[in-house]
Amino acid sequence: MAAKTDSFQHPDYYLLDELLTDEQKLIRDTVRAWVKKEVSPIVEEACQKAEFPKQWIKGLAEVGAFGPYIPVEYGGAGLDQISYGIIMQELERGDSGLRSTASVQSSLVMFPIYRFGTEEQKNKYLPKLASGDLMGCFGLTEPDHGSNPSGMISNIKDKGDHYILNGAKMWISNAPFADIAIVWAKDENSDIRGMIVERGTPGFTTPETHGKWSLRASATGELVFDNVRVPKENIFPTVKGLKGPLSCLNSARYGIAWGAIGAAMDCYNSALQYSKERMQFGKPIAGFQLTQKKLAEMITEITKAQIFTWRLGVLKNKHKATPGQISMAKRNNVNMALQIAREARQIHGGMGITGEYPIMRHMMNLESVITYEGTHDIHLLITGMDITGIAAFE
Ligand code: TGC
Ligand code: FAD
Repeated sequence: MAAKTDSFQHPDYYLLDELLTDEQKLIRDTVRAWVKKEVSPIVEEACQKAEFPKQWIKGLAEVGAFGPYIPVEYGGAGLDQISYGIIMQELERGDSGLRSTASVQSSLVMFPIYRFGTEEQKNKYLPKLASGDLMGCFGLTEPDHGSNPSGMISNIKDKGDHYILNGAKMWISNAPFADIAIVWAKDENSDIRGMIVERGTPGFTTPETHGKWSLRASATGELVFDNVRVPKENIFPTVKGLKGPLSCLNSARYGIAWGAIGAAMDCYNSALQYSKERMQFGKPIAGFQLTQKKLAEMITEITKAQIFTWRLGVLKNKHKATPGQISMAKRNNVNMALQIAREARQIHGGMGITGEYPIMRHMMNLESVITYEGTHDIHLLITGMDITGIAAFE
């Protein structure tokens, strides 16, 4: 398969670059350059083969995509939340699976260790996770408990100096190659507890999930625990209850809100370029009103999402972003990107279904993104609860 040239140009209709600091723009340009050089040429082939290119791990670490907002003393980049968002945007512009790998490592593995871990856990794991020498995954979802994780049946039993963990997690990004797993399971009081489980621990296996039509460049698997011995020093000592994993999801969902803009921008950019080059009935298809309607609506929705999400980043930097606001942005932006991918596919005609263009790949990826980290409808119910004060989940 021939390597591709990536001619992406950033749509910035409202001159939002003026809202970014020089450092944020430098980060954006650095990550974009790496994606153009190392990701775009091989991502189509990786997806066709359903393989995660392992060489991306070092590159992700080098551009600061692992733990961007984790303090420097623990190996992170010590950046602000808008920088984190921009990194996720640029990675997902390349591929949602690439962004998934970095989201999980940063928000679902490094963040809980940083927020809930002991000093020993932070020193042992965070620097190696930041450098990509260790990779992690996050196990919350179970075969019978997806949207409703509080019903989980994975459990730990206290055996003195260690716990015995039993249960299974499903749909876990990075599981097939992760060195450690952040696992959420109930203790004997039915409190949800978080812990670090290392690969190689007897009874712990990570079978890979095959046959996905979406996120094919991201490795997904199960976590199976059969009487796994977890030393007590691997437990997060203080956090109990669903607020532990949900706090991590706040960070990951925030990153996804930015990431989805990246996928949308890539689809729009490709559709705009293609429509100006593709001739039908003696003129470029960009000259037809129906094509212009599609393109004009795409750039309008992208621009709204860019402003909305930048504002969310400002609130996040001030520690004022609420879970409800984050849900609204994740839901809106992923749906926006999916609609744009579908319209962009139409503009590309038959070519839109091929790997010559990134559209179909983004569209299929976004079908996972609209489901994981809370489905489209669960986020609507979170907003509904936030504005009415009444939970409608059950
Ligand atoms: P509920 O009774 O509402 O809350 C339980 C406790 O949690 C607190 N809480 C939160 N804390 C922090 N952040 C949030 N966003 C929080 N939302 C709730 C809440 O205050 C309460 O605390 P306390 O002290 O009273 O105990 O919980 P519920 O059981 O009714 O569930 C609510 C619901 C449905 C919104 C929640 O379960 C949910 O979000 N479900 C969706 C599940 C989900 O998103 N799973 C994601 C799995 S990870 C994943 O998909 C990774 S993909 C990664 C990739 O590849 O990029
Ligand atoms: P279900 O919960 O069974 O939902 C099915 C449908 O029912 C949805 O449309 C949902 O909106 C609807 N529904 C459910 N409850 C309600 C309700 N109360 N009201 C209205 N409608 C409702 N999980 C992890 O823990 N770690 C990971 O790394 C991870 N990575 C993933 C990677 C991929 C590629 C995918 C596809 C999933 C991943 N997940 C991961 C799991 C993901 O978070 C779940 O798929 C998601 O939370 C939905 O759970 P479910 O698939 O069991 O769907």
